[in-house]
Amino acid sequence: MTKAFPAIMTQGIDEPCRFEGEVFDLEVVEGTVPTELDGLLVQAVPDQVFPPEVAVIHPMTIAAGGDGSVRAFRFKDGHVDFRTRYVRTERYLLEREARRSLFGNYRDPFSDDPSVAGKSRTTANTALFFHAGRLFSAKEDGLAYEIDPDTLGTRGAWTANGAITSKTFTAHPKIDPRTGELFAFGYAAKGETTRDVAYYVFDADGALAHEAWFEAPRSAMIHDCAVTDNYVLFPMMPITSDMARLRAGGPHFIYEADMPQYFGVMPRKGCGDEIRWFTAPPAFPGHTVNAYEEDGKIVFDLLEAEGNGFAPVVADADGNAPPPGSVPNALVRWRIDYHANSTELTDREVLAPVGGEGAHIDPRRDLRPYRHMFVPTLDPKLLTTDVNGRPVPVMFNQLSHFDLHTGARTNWYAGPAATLQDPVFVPRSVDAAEGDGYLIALLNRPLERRSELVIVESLNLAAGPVARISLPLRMRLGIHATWIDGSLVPEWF
Ligand code: V55
Ligand code: FE
Repeated sequence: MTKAFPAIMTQGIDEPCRFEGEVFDLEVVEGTVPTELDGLLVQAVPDQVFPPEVAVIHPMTIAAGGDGSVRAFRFKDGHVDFRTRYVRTERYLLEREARRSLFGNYRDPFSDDPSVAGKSRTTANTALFFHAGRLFSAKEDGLAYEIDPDTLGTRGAWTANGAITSKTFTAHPKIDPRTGELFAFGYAAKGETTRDVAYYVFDADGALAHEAWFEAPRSAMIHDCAVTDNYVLFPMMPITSDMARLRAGGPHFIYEADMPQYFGVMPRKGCGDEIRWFTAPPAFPGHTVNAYEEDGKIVFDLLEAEGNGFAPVVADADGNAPPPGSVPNALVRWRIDYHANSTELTDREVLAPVGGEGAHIDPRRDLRPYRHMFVPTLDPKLLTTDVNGRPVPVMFNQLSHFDLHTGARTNWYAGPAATLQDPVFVPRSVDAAEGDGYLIALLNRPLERRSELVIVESLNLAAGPVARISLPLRMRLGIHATWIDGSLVPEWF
């Protein structure tokens, strides 16, 4: 018998779903699903299977620690079918066998049941990527797991035939769309809190083509990366880990406001000693947006927060963190000369204030100059309260389009107490203009305890959804969503 989850996990912004299953041919309650949408929308969801048994549940455990569940929507001929299934990680299988939680707090092996010492703790809960015909779900604290794009069954941890010896693998590898290569890395590659980074390039067939190891200047989160035609970039976040603190019962990460920004840069096929760590004044580099080369320099665009970008779930050394939605961020463009004498970066341009996270661009513009960016954002003026007068916690209440040529910003506001999950961008056709297509996102209506899928035209957000697809279930807030073209994945039925 599974006991009730504690209130701290059910009375905040969300609660566990724990559901696996399928809905054949979802109900389209408004508009029509464009027939050119042929593909698979997949999303990684942390969804704790069993209530934690640790004495003190860390906020990161609730927000990011849960067992990885893959949800998928197969779009074909104006129909949408739905499946959701847990990733059968080593951890999930052990806990399922025991019918209880055996693993404790977020990236804290000291909080585990002794019976699972040395077992893989990863939940594969952060993002999916598709490469060389294979689908993977990953969390940066362990190896990626291969997922069957039809059944969502788990095929096992991915080592590229033993080539991946890092203990960890990023949830945000990058693909060069022109060569088909996959660029990936793992930080804490020799174990939790180590400064070791493993860097891997896989060829278009998924075989390991290049490997390099180096040490990062700090033991800190490297969540995302970027590539250009000639370089790879590793932005380091100012949230640091420490084995002594972890062993003493402290959190895995703390925010260090005074830490400079570090950007590791190396040639795409470089050796470990070719990494250069460039620094910039303190700020919080979030997800990368794009990178390319121009006039011999790297142009690196990313979202950058003015303070603790992981607040409130990661706190500083004193346990303090600002409230959700209170840390502004912006699209920032760095220009980096890999060969510069100085490693202090100065060429910084703020392209637009954003107030959201998880930017998407047209993938055909990856590694090239681009014009359009799409981001789920929060307008704090448009929040509301429930019937008891309590504020309804919302993550993002609009989808925003930034035209970087004209500077124009367009928003589609999803309504009071509605919260958007990570959207995907789908080009209208292979030869459509940049950015012309659709954004598809889950929209949660917490007051009604249900969710829907919305489809909007990416360059006409103000017109609102062209289709609303009703789900008979509440979809717990997931992390990253990805679109895979229908030519690359099986039809489901
Ligand atoms: C993030 C999410 C994670 C994680 C580290 O969204 C960073 C950022 C869902 O897990 O482990
Ligand atoms: Fe991420």
